[in-house]
Amino acid sequence: MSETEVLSKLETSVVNGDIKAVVAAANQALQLGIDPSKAISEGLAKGMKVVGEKYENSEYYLPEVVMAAAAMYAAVDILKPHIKVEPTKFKGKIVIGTIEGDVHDIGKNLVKLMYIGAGWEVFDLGKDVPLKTFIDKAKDEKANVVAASALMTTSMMRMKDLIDLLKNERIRDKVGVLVGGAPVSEEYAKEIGADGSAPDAVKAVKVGEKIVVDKKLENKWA
Ligand code: B1M
Repeated sequence: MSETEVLSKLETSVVNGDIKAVVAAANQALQLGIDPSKAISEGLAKGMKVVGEKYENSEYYLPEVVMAAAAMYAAVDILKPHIKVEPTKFKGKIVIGTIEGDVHDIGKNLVKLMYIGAGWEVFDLGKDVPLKTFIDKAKDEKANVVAASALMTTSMMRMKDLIDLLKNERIRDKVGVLVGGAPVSEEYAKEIGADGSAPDAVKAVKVGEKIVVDKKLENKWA
């Protein structure tokens, strides 16, 4: 089987919520030496995106979405221990969570995985995270980046409140702010004063690294 075929098998197995098939495909990916991060982003995440679209078109209902997510996580469990960390890259600290009022965490969990893969220290606050919890954890851990995910237009609005709170707590200059999730555009990120946004989990790491470099955030807490 070629790399393209395995990636496609990962994707379709997630779409079909087929745990047996996705586990087999994840093991094939490892046998073929496919980069586990690539298998996650170009196989599993793509499958979840299709599932989301099918849900929106009323082709899928909740049970199918739940099965798809279970399949995705089963493959992630196989791939995650094999994610390679590049030794040369900057490894920062990131505090990540799905923002207050929002329980969607599948995309956030993929972003988290990619940061782990890139060697960052990741503090995952979970979902429906109160704004103050982001602040407290960023202070405690002296984070380089605070990252918030939102999947709803309503919860997305809280991202501006998070940035205002960082300013009120006088730590806005110490941390980069990364925002993302399906409704979050680059324009919106700019409008609320975030440092960047990303459309997917792989780009989220690149944007986070760029924020740290551009804003010289490596040692702001020292
Ligand atoms: Co809900 N839901 N949901 N849902 N759900 C959406 C988001 C919705 C678009 C479906 C719809 O109605 N059309 C809609 C939001 C509409 C809107 O505001 N625009 C919606 C709604 C309304 C709701 C409820 C209110 C439904 C209800 O109860 N009436 C409710 C919300 C409750 C709440 O949060 N308070 C609800 C509940 C749920 C479930 C619990 C059933 C379940 C979530 C399970 C879970 O996450 N643990 C669920 C799901 C699964 C979806 C859909 C179908 C799929 C979302 C998903 O996981 N996608 C979704 C429809 C859709 O998205 N098309 C929908 C796959 C995932 C890999 O993609 O999350 O986009 P995504 O992540 C991507 C990128 O966006 C990016 O990288 C990821 C990977 O590449 N990314 C980031 C994500 N976060 C990032 C952060 C970054 C950077 C990139 O930096 C920090």
